[in-house]
Amino acid sequence: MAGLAASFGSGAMSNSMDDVAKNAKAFFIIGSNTTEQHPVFGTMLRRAVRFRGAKLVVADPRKIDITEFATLHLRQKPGTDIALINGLMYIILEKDWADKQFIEERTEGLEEFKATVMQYPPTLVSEITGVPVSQLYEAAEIIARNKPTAVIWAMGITQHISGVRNVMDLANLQMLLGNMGVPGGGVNPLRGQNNVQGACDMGGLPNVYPSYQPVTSEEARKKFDDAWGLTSSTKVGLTATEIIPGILEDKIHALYILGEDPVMSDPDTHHIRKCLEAIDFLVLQEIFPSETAAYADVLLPGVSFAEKTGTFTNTERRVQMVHKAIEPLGDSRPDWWITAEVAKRVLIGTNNRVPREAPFSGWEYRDTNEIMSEINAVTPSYGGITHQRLEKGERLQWPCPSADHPGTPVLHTKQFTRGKGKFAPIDHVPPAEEPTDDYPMVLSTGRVLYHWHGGQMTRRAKGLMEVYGEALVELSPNDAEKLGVNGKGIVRVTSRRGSIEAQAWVTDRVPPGMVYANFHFPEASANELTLAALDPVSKIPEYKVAAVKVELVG
Ligand SMILES: Nc1nc2c(c(=O)[nH]1)N[C@H]1C(S)=C(S)[C@@H](COP(=O)(O)OP(=O)(O)OC[C@H]3O[C@@H](n4cnc5c(=O)[nH]c(N)nc54)[C@H](O)[C@@H]3O)O[C@H]1N2
Ligand SMILES: Nc1nc2c(c(=O)[nH]1)N[C@H]1C(S)=C(S)[C@@H](COP(=O)(O)OP(=O)(O)OC[C@H]3O[C@@H](n4cnc5c(=O)[nH]c(N)nc54)[C@H](O)[C@@H]3O)O[C@H]1N2
Ligand SMILES: [Mo]
Repeated sequence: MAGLAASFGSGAMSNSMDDVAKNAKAFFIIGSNTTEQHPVFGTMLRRAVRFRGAKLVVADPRKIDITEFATLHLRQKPGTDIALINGLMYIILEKDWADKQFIEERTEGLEEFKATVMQYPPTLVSEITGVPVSQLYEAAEIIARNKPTAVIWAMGITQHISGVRNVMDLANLQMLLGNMGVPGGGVNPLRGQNNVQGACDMGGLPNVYPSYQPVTSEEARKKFDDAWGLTSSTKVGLTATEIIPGILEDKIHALYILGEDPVMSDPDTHHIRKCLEAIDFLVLQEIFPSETAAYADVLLPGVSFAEKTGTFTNTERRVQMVHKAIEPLGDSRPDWWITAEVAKRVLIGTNNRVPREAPFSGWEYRDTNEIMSEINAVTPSYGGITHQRLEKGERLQWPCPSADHPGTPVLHTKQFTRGKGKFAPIDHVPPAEEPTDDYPMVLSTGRVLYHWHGGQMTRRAKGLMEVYGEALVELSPNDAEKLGVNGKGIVRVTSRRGSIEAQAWVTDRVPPGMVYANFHFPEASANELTLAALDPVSKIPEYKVAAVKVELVG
C-alpha cells in the first residue's frame, strides 16, 4: 500500500487542466461538484463535452449541475466508491479491455489485485452501490473504450474513512487502462483552496519538510538543520484533526492557528467548542473576527489576498505570481512578516535554541522574493522557480529543479516515483455510521457556489447574500412529501452529535433517503451534525456520511 501511495504522494494533479480539457477522449468525474466548486475547470470540461464531443461519466450521489452534460450519471449510494470502482474494473477485465502492454512494462502485482477485483461481480456491486447492472456495463465501456480517459475527483472521494483507499483504487483503474503518464489521462485530484497545494509543497504537513522530504530521513533533517542552523525534531507531528481533540487528551496546551476557522470547518462542532474552551493559550492570525476568534487570547491581524505579494501554487502544480492591489489596511501585516516576527521572539526567548550561523537562520526577510530564494535553495522541485521567471510570464509547473528547466506539465511519463506502479488490492468498507431506525437518513455535506467554507468572507459580500442568504438543506421531493413539507418548511436535522434547523430546499438534486447541508452559516452549520471518524492514514474526517433524522418544525 505504502508503495502506491508514495507513487502519487504529492496529491497534485498528474496532468494539467489545459491538457486534460484538450486531450482526454473521456472524463470520469467521481466525487467532484466541478462546475460549482471549480468553476474555471468546470467550464473547460463543459466546453470539451459540447464542442469536441468528449464523453463524460459522472459518479455522484447527487444530481449536480455537471450531470446535465454527462453521457451517463451513476448515482451510487454515499460511501460505496470502492465497490463501484472494483465493479468497473471487474467488467474491464472480463471484457479484456485492460492495457496489457502498459501493465507489462510499467506495473506489478496484477495477479493478487485481480483476485480481489474478481470478488466484485456486477450483481453484487449493484446491490452495494444501488447502481443498475446495465449502467455499470455502460460506464465501463465508455471509460475503457475512449482512450485516454482522465479521472477527476475531489472531496466526494477523499472525505471518507476509506478516503486514501478510494484514491488508490482510482489509481488502480488508471493503471489497468494504461492512462498514466499520457496527455489527456492521469489521476487528477482537484485541490480546493487557492494555495493548499503550495502549503503542502512547503511542508505544511506533519511528516515532511518542503518538497515532501520526510522528517524521519536523517539526510533531509541534516540538510534543513544546516540551512536553518537548528537541531530539529525527527518526530512526526499531529494532523489538524488530531490536534484539537488532543487538547482534552492533555496533549496540546497552546495553539497558533493561521487562517482556519475550526469552529465552522472541523467535524462535531460541540466537541470542538469544548476543546477550545479548555486550551491554555490560543493565538489566531486572521483577517476577520471569525467564530473561532471568541476562543482566542491573542488576535494577530493578517492580510487578505488582495494585500499580498508572492506566489500561490494551484492544483496542477503551477506556481503563479500575485501582486498586492492595495496596501495592508489598518494595523494588519503580511502573514509571513507576522510569523517571522513571532519566530524571532521565540528564538530570543528560548536561549538554548538560538540558531547557529547558517545561510537561512535569521528570519530576516525583506520581502517574499527573498523567501523564494530560500525555497529555491532547499526545495528541489521548486529549485528553478523564481519571481523573475514568473514576472517574465513563464508558466512553470513543478518539478522545475533548475533555472533552465521548463517545468513539468505531465507527471510519471516514463516511470512512477517508486519505479513500477504497484496494483493494490482494495476491499469495500462501509462508512463509519450507517442509517438506523432512530437515524434513518444519510447526511452528506459540502458547499454551494455562492459561499466559501465558514463564510467569513462570503457572508460579508452583499451581492452573494442577496442570492444565497441562509443555509438551505436539500431534501428530495419524496422525503418532503413524507414529512409534509409543502414547497417551503423549516426542518430540524438531528444526528447523535447535535441538531440544526434550516429552510428545506425540495429538489431532486438529492435522492430519497439523503439530505445535503453546507457549513457556510454559523446558525445552521452542518458540522454540528458530522462525526470525527477519520481515515486511518490521512486523518481526513468522514464529512460525507452521517446518520440523521429529519423532522418538520415550521
Ligand atoms: N464556491 C466554492 N468553491 C469552492 C469551495 C467553497 O467553499 N466554495 N471550497 C474549495 C475547497 S477547499 C475544496 S476542497 C473544493 C471541494 O470541491 P468538491 O469536492 O467538488 O465539493 P464538495 O461540495 O465537497 O462535494 C463534492 C461532491 O461529492 C459528492 N459526494 C458526496 N458523497 C459522495 C460519495 O460517497 N462518493 C462520491 N463519489 N461522491 C460523493 C457530492 O454530492 C458533491 O457533488 O471546493 C473548492 N471550491
Ligand atoms: N462538513 C464539512 N466540513 C468541511 C468540509 C466539508 O466538505 N464538509 N470541507 C473541509 C475542507 S476541504 C476544507 S479546505 C476546510 C476549510 O476550512 P477553513 O480553512 O477553516 O475555512 P476558510 O473559511 O477557507 O478559512 C478560514 C479563515 O481564513 C481566513 N483568511 C482568509 N484569507 C486569509 C489570509 O490571507 N490570511 C489569514 N491569516 N487568514 C485568512 C478567513 O477569514 C477564514 O475565517 O473545511 C473542511 N470542513
Ligand atoms: Mo478543501
